[in-house]
Amino acid sequence: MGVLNVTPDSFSDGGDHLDAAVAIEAAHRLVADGADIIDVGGESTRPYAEPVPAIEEFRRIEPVISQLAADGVVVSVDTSKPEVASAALDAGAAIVNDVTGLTDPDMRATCARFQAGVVIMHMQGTPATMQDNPEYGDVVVDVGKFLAAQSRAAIESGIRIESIAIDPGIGFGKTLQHNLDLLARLDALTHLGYPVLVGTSRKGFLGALLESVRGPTDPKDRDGATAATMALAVERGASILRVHDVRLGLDVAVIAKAMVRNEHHGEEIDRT
Ligand code: HH2
Repeated sequence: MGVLNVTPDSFSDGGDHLDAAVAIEAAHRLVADGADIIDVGGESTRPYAEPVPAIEEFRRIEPVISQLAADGVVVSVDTSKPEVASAALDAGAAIVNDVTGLTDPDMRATCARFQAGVVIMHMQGTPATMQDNPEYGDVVVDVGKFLAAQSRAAIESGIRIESIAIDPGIGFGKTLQHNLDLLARLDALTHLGYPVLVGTSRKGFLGALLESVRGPTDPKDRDGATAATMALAVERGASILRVHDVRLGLDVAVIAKAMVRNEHHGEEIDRT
């Protein structure tokens, strides 16, 4: 899943794709690099981000989603507002990626009405407050219970079981240790039976881990760090990687999967 934020303030690509034509071109580059899904967002969810009104959020993403859908690209819309999800699905999006985990019944009804794919993500609090003092009993157990309950609620609302993916929400109301716990025990979430999406790309916890060897890092300089998390996430059962650098993500996925399965589908000759 390639990340495409049409926002002025996203933490990594904010301001890069405000012009629709530029955004569409960037999305096609992500597809050429190997993305199966383009995740289009019109509102930043980074810590302390200000909420955006629905009308502005949709104004940003509508031309991009319409064109990409017309071009045959599978689009997910990164939104937690049912009215934005509904308009985006109307415009041709196939998947709703909701960082609030379909907690709003209107969102579940909208996704069911369109028979959309859904990503159910866990977040503690809201982007404005989530990093203030996140607390859990056992973070993996608590997140797992939430994802199981929201998946059941989704199915009861009419969303198809095979349309559901779940996501621990790395960085969303989690300390560095919470993020590490979730990644270390990701297999506990894959055992819930849904495909697991992992979004570590360029996030702040990677910057925190790199700090002692590199000092402060720009998000765009965290792709090697991202690759390390993705390889181990694949080993622990992740099915979908949400990533800014899709070329890197695909390489990681192919190699990590071959190593996990201990088999390959290419030529037998090693040309190195
Ligand atoms: N992370 C971000 C946004 N949406 N959706 C899912 N399912 N999982 C994630 O981990 C996730 C997400 C944050 O990253 P980004 O879109 O790059 O930044 P911003 O929220 O600042 O736009």
